[in-house]
Amino acid sequence: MSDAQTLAELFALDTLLDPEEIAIRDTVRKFASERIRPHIAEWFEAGALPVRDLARELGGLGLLGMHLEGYGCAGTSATSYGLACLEVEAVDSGIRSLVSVQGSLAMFAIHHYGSEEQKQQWLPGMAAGTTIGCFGLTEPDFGSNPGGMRTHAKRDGDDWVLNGTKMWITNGSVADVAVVWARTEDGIRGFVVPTDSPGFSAPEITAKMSLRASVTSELVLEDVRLPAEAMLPEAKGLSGPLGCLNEARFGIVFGALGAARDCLETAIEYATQRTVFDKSLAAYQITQVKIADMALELGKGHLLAYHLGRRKDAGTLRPEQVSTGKLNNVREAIAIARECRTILGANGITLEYPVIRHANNLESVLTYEGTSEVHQLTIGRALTGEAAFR
Ligand code: TGC
Ligand code: FAD
Repeated sequence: MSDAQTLAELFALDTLLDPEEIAIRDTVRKFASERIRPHIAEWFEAGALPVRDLARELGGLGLLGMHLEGYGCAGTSATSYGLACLEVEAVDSGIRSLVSVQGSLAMFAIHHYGSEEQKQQWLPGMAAGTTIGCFGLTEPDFGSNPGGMRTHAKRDGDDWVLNGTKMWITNGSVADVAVVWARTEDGIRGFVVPTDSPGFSAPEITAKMSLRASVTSELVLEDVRLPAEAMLPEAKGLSGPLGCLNEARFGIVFGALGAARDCLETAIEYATQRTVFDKSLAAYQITQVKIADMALELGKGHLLAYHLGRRKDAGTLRPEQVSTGKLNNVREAIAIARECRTILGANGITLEYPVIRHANNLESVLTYEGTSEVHQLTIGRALTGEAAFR
């Protein structure tokens, strides 16, 4: 019996999924274990990811824009999409980021807010993974507060001219198309920007200690001229990009549990094989208390994720509920990763085991898609009726 089954059985988790969801989960788990896991430590150490090859494989499996309908997308349930994120992130948060940014951010923006022409032009290639997208919201001085953005788009005849800088953009340097949010006379609007547009550049951000198996970039827009049709017609104001964030945050609610599960499985296996003083590390009560407490949080996180998945599939999931899941599951995942690291002792700091890699990755996951503090304030606003962001 594997460790994952032990946890699943403890909470009878599979009884909460239907056969199709289990089949999708198992397919993604197999793919991630066989195709990505053997290389991931090397990619992380090198700080280099074969994004194009991976995107094609992920697209071939139907994981990109997985729960969107039409235009080459798989059209699965949101719960299935969450399970796929979990299995991908069990190998590495960086690969889940690729899936999130492509499907939940760039594709969702076009799918939800785009014109029919924009959807036809971009979505089939993005679903197949032959066209790579990125999502430019954050700026150097405006991360948690994107409403303050300085990037702007001005009308020049029928055209738009964009100027500004975006920061920390996943897949920026490898993208074929960027969804860029900019201030206009009419409020914040979204633009579909081909990355070969004159004036667009995307220098890569290096020397990261987290999400090393993921491309992170700056986007620089200097007089980027776009036709009128480049604007997303249905996104008006900050609710446009925030609507996309709900989608990606939902994937993280599940995804972070994958990283935590991988840490816990690794720690349990290590503890059973490691002898300290005169017996197995797993046979000490302190180790078992750690394992039991981590299993509880991991199981509770799954129950929360599955519940939110059902709410999303029913069309009733609210943004503050997504915040609840993101805050809890990422916070618990990083605590589990750190606790597992203690069980591995010095071995826990090497890339021979996945634990320190997950722990470092989860530092980014804690920050992106709304920091823990932003989600605490979102929950606080929902419960008190008082917005305390400012
Ligand atoms: P606020 O006044 O609250 O809202 C402005 C308008 O937006 C609406 N709204 C939402 N709509 C949909 N979903 C949500 N979650 C929404 N939250 C708010 C709101 O109703 C309002 O609409 P309207 O029609 O009245 O104009 O805005 P605020 O300026 O006070 O900001 C609120 C705050 C702080 C919660 C928001 O700015 C926020 O979420 N900040 C965090 C930014 C963030 O998460 N950035 C992530 C960038 S992308 C990324 O990190 C990708 S990582 C890669 C990966 O995913 O793997
Ligand atoms: P800040 O907003 O400066 O926050 C700094 C600290 O202040 C945090 O602890 C924060 O919680 C706290 N704080 C902020 N506001 C308040 C407040 N009102 N009250 C109390 N405390 C507060 N962005 C994109 O647009 N697209 C991407 O693809 C993308 N990918 C990313 C990939 C990686 C690896 C990383 C690390 C980031 C990525 N981001 C992306 C950016 C990410 O969304 C931002 O980093 C995040 O929103 C936080 O913004 P910031 O880093 O500017 O921190």
